[in-house]
Amino acid sequence: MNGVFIGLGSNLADPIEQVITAIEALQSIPETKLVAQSSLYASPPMGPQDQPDYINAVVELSTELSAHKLLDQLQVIEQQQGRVRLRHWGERTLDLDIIVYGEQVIDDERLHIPHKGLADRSFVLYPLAEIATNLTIPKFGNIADLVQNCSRAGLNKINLDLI
Ligand code: ROI
Repeated sequence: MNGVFIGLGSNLADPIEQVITAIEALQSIPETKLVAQSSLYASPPMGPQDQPDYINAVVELSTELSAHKLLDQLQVIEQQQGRVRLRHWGERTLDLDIIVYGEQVIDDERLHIPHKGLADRSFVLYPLAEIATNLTIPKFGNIADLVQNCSRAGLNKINLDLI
């Protein structure tokens, strides 16, 4: 099963480290392989502005797990990394979201796939475009058009060599 994309985000407790550690942890999920990973990006918060900037990235997985089983695994990793979420749309230690799961469209109490807020989120679209240039996303269309219609303002690729 190909074309599973996970968005990573953190703005607490050393966010760069959180994201790097999470990408490592994703590689230990059963029946799952890491196919590609984007650069890390710094982005201003969407939501309340009195919170730190985020670090974001997107990875592609290939997995035999269903979307719901994969979500279970992502939630384990969030918990392992001491996930705290202080308020709605507020700061968090680690967010792992299934952005796209192949051609599937899922809307239930646990999952909305493709991720509902996709089209407005530069911190998802630009890293996604970096690793999936020709992706077509169910309900949304192709990644190139999405990126064209979403401002990149404030989004900065991180050069890990400088850190
Ligand atoms: N803002 C940015 N920049 N990056 C995120 O990952 C992120 N995640 C969220 C909210 C609170 C919507 N804002 C964000 O969940």
